Amino acid sequence: IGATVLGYPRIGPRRELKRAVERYWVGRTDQDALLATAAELRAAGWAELRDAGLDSVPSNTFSFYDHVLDTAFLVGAVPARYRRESELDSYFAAARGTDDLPPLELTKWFDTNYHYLVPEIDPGTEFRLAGDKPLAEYREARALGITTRPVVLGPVTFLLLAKGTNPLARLDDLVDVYVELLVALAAEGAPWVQLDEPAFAADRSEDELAALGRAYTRLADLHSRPKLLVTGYYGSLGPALEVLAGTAVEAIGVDLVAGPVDGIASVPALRDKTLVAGVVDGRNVWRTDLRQALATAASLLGTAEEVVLSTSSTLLHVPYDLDAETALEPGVRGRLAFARQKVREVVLLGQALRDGVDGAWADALDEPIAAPRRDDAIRSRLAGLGPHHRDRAPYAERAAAQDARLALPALPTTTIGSFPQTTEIRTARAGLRSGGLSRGEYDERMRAEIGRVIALQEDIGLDVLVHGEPERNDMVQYFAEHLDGFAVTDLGWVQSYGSRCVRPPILHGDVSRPEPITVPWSSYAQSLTDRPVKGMLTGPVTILAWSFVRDDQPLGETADQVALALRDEIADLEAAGIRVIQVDEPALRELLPLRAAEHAAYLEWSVGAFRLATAGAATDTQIHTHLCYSEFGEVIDAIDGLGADVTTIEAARSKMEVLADLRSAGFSRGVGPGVYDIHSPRVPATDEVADLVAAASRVVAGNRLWVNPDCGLKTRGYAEVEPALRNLVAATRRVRDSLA
Ligand code: THG
Ligand code: ZN
Repeated sequence: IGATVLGYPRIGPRRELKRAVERYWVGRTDQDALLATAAELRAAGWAELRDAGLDSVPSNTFSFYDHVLDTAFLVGAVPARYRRESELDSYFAAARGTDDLPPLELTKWFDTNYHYLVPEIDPGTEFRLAGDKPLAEYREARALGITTRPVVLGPVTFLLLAKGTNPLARLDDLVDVYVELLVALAAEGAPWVQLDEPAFAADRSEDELAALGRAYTRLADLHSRPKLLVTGYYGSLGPALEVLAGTAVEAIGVDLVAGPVDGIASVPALRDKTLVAGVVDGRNVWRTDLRQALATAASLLGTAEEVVLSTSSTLLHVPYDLDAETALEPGVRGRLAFARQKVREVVLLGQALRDGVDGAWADALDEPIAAPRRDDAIRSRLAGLGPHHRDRAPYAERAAAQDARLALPALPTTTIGSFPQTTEIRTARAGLRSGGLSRGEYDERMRAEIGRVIALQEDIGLDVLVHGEPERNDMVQYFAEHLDGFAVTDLGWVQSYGSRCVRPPILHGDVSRPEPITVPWSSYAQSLTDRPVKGMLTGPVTILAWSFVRDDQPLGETADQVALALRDEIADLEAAGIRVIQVDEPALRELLPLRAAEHAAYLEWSVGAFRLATAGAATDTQIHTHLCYSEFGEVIDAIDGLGADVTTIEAARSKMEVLADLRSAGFSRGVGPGVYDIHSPRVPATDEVADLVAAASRVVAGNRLWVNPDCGLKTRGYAEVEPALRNLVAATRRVRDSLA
């Protein structure tokens, strides 16, 4: 019996890796310096895990950008167009693109806020053991006196995440490469290897389950190999558990936080295996109820030959170290555990399971965890809600009232909300934080910026304006900072993709709004122009998706609390004369459960929360929403269910396919398919935009079709934004004329 964790953060406790790769990308350091920083970070991480008392320390959890891309390089599955002289340069070319090549497609990793690069696999892909990263890291750790357990993405999940013509058909070829890898790791003396198969926490077909069985039968039947730990996390393995148990792998890792413990004892084939029991939540930041976790692990003692204590998933999705936070209120801090603290919990549980709970352990196990702060006013308000709180007047009535009040031209033009975050804006924010700039001076600079953004939009000729959001750092963090029931961290960075990180707020108690949040900014912007200025809010589902959320009550209840705060904000915006209000839900798709059986319940509460937030709006207030990050297919009915008057959607990259989907789902309200891709610095030509608008106008009635970029502009510069928006307006006018 022992203790381990399935993976660890890699960006560095102070984001050292982020800074090192970004310096390398702009040519401010050379490859040697980058490699040296990476080696230091790895060494510190292994030493920390060993010193904390883990019985098995994972390696190969480091990555310069993304572990899926690492796997593609390991097995030789890299499109030829990215090949460069140096391997690292090929790697970054595939990750980030080059002057003339777009990067590999980036997409969401399961139901997390992490994003991976999608491997391209086709019948011509020649798999081979092309790299040695797991071997090199194993050797590197061993040279430091630390025996590690290399972690590699499993072959079946790798293919299931890939795109191309039937990648899974290439499984046998790919398994050949894993055979070679295991043989090489055995020759190095690696006692264990961990292969991750998180794709099996989602629904899988019989063929896919059979593929899993075939792959691990083959790998496990090798006679010279390390012992194999196969994990499936982010949920229950479901039928895949029996499939894996039927092979000769030595250990299986199960997620006992996101998945149930019952069912595991009924798999007899586990009896001669090691069960790695994921009882410490790897994805959330709450301290573990150690007594309960110990009881769960103990209940499995008869099921397997050995039970190892572990995290439910990799710790990649939580920040490094609670001790680095200095400003958290004690009542909240006492309930939290970040990656370092979770390692300690796992070690403690492992010792308690092995040695029994004597006096010393008992104290640690029984250290109380405080309850979340309750707000009875919010609770009674929620209890008093009826169905009418989630319903507005029929759309036809709303549309007529809004058309009359707004008097917009056909094909109205707008933007998604944010304008470029300039150096001046960032400097002012840093000044406010450091105390160099007073609140009054800061507000004055933000108002000046809003004035510039409004004047520019009027000059360009946009119809519905935005204030540009200079006062916001991140669309979720900003609201968390202004709502009660949330805490924010100073150093709680979590990798989102590549070198990009977010600091998810911690939603720790009942949520309420102490005072209006966006009203002063929006009403100031509206005072500068006669055109409608859109109020800009982040929706309840996205606020939950990008925060660490309390786990002591159903998500739907928490979402409704956030929704009520937003509902009050909307009422205040309306009272201040705002006629159009956008409530963004880019993460609606992200929280969709991995198993279809859970979809309906999710869509019920998520759509319900959005409707609760927005349904208090007057009939003549136009509610917009914005969705991005692709793959809307599975939530298209939910998008309709949101009931927004206008839905703007990221569609430039999916070539407007989403429009046809919306139409077949019966969507009849306003829609704004993004007409150009803001993720690239390229300025779209007027002709190109006009073609897209004309194409869209054949699918959507002219008075319901909006013209806008596909996402917010905050990551772009004015050098691209201004000409792009001028072309957008020119293109729209041309199509308007041709329709008239
Ligand atoms: N906010 C949050 N989560 C997100 C997004 C977001 N998840 C999905 C998507 N957008 C991810 N995209 C990004 C894009 C940019 C950055 C992070 C995630 C980014 N981060 C800065 C960095 O790492 O340098 C830090 C930003 C900061 O100072 O807060 O640029 O928009 N929550
Ligand atoms: Zn977007």
